[in-house]
Amino acid sequence: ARHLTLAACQTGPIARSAGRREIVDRLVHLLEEAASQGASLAVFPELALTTFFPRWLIEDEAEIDGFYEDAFPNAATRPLTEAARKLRIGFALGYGEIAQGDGRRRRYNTMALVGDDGEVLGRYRKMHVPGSEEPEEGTTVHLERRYFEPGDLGFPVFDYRGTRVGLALCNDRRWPETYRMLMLGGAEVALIGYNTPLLLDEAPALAHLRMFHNHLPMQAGAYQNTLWVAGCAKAGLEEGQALIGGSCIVAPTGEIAAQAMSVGDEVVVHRADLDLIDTCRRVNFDFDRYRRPAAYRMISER
Ligand code: CDT
Repeated sequence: ARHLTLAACQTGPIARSAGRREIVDRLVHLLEEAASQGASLAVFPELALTTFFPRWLIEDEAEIDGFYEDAFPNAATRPLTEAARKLRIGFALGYGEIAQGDGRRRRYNTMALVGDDGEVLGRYRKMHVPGSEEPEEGTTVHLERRYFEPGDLGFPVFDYRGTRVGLALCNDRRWPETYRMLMLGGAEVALIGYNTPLLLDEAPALAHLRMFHNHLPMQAGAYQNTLWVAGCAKAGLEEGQALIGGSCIVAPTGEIAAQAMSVGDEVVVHRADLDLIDTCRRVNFDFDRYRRPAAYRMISER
């Protein structure tokens, strides 16, 4: 049987004033904990190196740049890739990326996948960028569209020790197309980082559904695409805003195999049976045999 032990390295809140060194130390500690529990692949949250800064309107460009990396790894983050190499554990990490593209500077909400040799296997740039460019009346300030361009790398799938691994970030997890693209690209495991506010001004009465709407699409995405999904939250009361936790590892059956109990730093581990993917395909989802792509064209055209 093929197995891959997955870890979701949930973090509690990260203060605006926290420095990279301090945060990286915290993440290295979580990676050590994941490795000590036998994990060989870990996922960290979206924007794991900083506070979730899109909750603020920031106008000073230099201040905004302070939330991004212009290289990964760099001096401040190299302890993480070094730890991966020493502990023989791969990881996916969300961070703000500054890149050059078509002759100008661009900012992306990015996740890198690092191998167990500490080398970067590849990157994903968030496709579904939620929120707005300016604060909008009656809605929670969520300015990701001010700070990030939509991703331009598609939905890449990487080989990690013989397992096909795809990446996604936060709002991506709510869209069925994300999982479909990953599955069609051959993914067996999807690693997802998120920062999700508990309370939204646009729907204050629906607060009780936030955790349900966190798990529902990850469970459906896993089930309908016969994937293992590891979802990792930045959780807890961060700069006065409550972020939901609920980090989890979801089986291709759609069942939650393991889940965080806290809204702080916590490692969730599960030994994922990759053969379950084939079993689930045999039960209902022999994609090549039963899918009708020619009948779905509207999905890509509209
Ligand atoms: N980070 C992120 O994508 N969060 C969104 C909240 C959007 S609220 C405008 C999410 O889907 O959880």
